[in-house]
Amino acid sequence: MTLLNEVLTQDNTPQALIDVVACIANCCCQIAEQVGHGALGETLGATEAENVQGEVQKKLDIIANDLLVAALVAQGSVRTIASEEEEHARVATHGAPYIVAFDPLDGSSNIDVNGQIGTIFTVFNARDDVPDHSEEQFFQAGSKQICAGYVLYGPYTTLVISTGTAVHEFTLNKMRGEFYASKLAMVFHAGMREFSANMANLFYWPKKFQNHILGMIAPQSASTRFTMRWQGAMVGDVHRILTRGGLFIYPGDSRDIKQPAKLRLLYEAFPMALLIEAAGGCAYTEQGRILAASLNELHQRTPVILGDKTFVSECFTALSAAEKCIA
Ligand code: AHM
Ligand code: MG
Repeated sequence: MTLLNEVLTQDNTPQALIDVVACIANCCCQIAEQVGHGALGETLGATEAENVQGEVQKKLDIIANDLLVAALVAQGSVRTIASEEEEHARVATHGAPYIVAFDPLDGSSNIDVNGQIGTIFTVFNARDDVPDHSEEQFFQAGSKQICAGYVLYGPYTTLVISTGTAVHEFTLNKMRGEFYASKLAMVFHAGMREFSANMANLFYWPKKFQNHILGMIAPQSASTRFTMRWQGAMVGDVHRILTRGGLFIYPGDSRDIKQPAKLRLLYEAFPMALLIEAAGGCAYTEQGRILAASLNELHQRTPVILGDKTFVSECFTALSAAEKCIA
């Protein structure tokens, strides 16, 4: 059985980056342990606080965030950190080579119901043309990510990671606190007619896109009709698609003109897009390829359509041809 650092070494990942990944993986072991206590631990329930997105913070959001921040500040190779739970970027180590952004606990609404949750992260090279403390450190194109991954805290704990070429899956041995390779060089399965979406938002999507999705589920032969699987946590939904194939959609909707999309570009869409594309799928916003997009606001939101190349491209056609609708 091959350990995480051995696989990354075989991929010619620089040692300093392997060390940063090991630091994140170690935090995720600790988060997995906290998650595993459930109602017998101190992790369930909400706090009185809201994050910068205006969302109520769960205790586990804060525990996971504090663990990652403290570890990455102490790690030494990380210059700047950004988190979904923190309004501003913060300096970890001046002059260090990398910057790291993360969603410490994705799928927070699943915490109290023993549903799927996870940690999503991305690593870029630090910029020398902007100050270390500046959020402009992260104003880079998605294609500049040098590493992306997530950890899914499900019935077992899974780490999926890519340093730009292959995508590998690891499973946590909880006794040893180590991740061991369980799928090397994952390849996207084309043609799986499963999709993942919050269908309760359907009537807020552009009309032509609504019609396209309804066409996918209209009564038809079992071989052409889509079925739906929705965990309500991007990390779980994307893991299913990366493992089995299919389509994930979280388009913008017409409810809030100023903030039409829910998912965050930096620490949700970028890393998932890198993983899906590296495995052979594709990932789009309504404007084009996610990895071609550049960040210009730390907590910027974006529509996301990712997975099977054929199904994504059909959605993209329906969306880009669609007039914006008001339900
Ligand atoms: P979070 O990072 O605060 O947990 O929010 C992101 C999550 C995604 O994992 C998921 O796809 C989406 O929110 C679900 O939101 P909703 O239930 O509002 O559709
Ligand atoms: Mg999230």
